[in-house]
Amino acid sequence: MPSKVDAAVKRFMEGVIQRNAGQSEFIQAVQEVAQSLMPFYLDHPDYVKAKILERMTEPDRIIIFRVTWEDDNGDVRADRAWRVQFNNSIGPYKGGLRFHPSVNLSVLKFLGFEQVFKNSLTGLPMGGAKGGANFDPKGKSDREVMRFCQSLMVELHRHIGEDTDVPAGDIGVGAREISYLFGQYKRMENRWTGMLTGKGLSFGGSLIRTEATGYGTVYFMQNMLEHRGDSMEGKVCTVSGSGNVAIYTIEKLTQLGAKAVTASDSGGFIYDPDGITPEKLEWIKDLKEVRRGRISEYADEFGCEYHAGKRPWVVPCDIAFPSATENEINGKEAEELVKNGCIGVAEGANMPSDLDAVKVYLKNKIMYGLGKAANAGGVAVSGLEQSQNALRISWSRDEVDGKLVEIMKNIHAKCVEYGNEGDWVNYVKGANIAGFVKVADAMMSYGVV
Ligand code: NDP
Ligand code: 2IT
Repeated sequence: MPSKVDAAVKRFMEGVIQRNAGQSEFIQAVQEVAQSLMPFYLDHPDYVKAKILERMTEPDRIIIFRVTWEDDNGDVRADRAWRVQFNNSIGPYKGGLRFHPSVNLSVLKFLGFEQVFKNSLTGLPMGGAKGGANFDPKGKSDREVMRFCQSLMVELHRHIGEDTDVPAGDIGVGAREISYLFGQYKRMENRWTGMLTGKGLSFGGSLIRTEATGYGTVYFMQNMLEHRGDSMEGKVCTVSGSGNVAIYTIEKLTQLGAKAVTASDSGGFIYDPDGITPEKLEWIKDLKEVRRGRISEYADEFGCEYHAGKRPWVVPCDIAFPSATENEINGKEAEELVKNGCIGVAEGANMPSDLDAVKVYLKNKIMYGLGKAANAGGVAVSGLEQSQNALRISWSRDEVDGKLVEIMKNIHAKCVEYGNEGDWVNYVKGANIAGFVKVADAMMSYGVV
């Protein structure tokens, strides 16, 4: 006999699967939330009666549009773009834009859904959204990227604004893309407003926003360790990715006396047992942000191992920081991590662990900081960028970093409040319930809308 909770999850998920046929990433993200939230949800018949969970898993609206542009050869290109405005109950829609050939509606719905909970956890007034395009910036010239961004903004500008929806970066959307997007919006609207975050420092960007996701993820792990009477000092860490999140994760790890021994990209991973020092990290920043090269070049430069087509989870470590993309750790890899002595995982990426991997972490009671809690520092500092823009001021580096530290500490405390299970903390349960409550209460107040 299935328990009342299992039966309710099954019934609920049958509806979700039917309404979202084929959207595997979105279904996966909802499944994780439904499993951990259901006991709490059933204990609150007012939420059940108002169908809050059904309403929260249906986006407010989705905008889909064509982006036509001309490449350097004069050939016409047509890509597809989306903005998923998921839920604005607690503030204007907020969430990144992703440019990658794998982008589709399922991926953006999963990211938008997670963003609703994540933004709620930050304690700031931000709703959840996500957007992007199946455009691949790899191998494109700066002029091509500019033309694509300008064409995308011609449509997107109608749907966003500082009090409506505030996009930012994600995979494939960094400082260069945000600058082109912002320039085009400003030109079309004849208004300077904080309708995008992650802007350059000369035009309204916030100090620490570039570093915030990586730094915040490490702060979150530091909080989990301290809760157990441990620290980052001396920990050997594996990191995946070599983009924005991975780079600043590695930077903060080194500052706190830990050692990052891997980095990767879609081609494979490097293993540097001596650790990625600040000097080597500067080299990676130049490689990825200026030369736009491949991580395999690191192995040639510094004489370490490169494993083509492989992921770094086979390398023994104390703590793992998946910082590349979704579903990059499966159940088998999670088993391998635990077997090799890994005591914690902090997700800089969104949903990098699949449902089997999550099961392995929970079964072994390792410290598992899921993405919507651990990587919330990025969007939190985006929220602080919005505040600075609205106030027409800029805070110092230390001021913003101090606020980030405080926000990550508060998120950790909320996870402990809702996820404490006696001898350990179930951060999945904690983050999902804490993120849910604020949004659900706002929705309840609005009545049937
Ligand atoms: P970047 O584009 O800066 O870097 C992405 C990195 O991940 C690159 O090294 C890239 O390798 C690798 N990668 C991307 N897709 C794949 C794939 N399918 N398989 C293997 N490797 C892949 O993105 P970010 O660092 O900004 O984002 C990384 C993750 O962090 C994403 O999950 C994102 O959603 C999440 N995140 C980002 C935030 C931010 O503020 N930027 C905030 C919170 C979460 P390659 O160059 O070869 O493609
Ligand atoms: O996944 C994320 O939280 C982001 N890509 C950052 C979103 C934001 O609005 O800063």
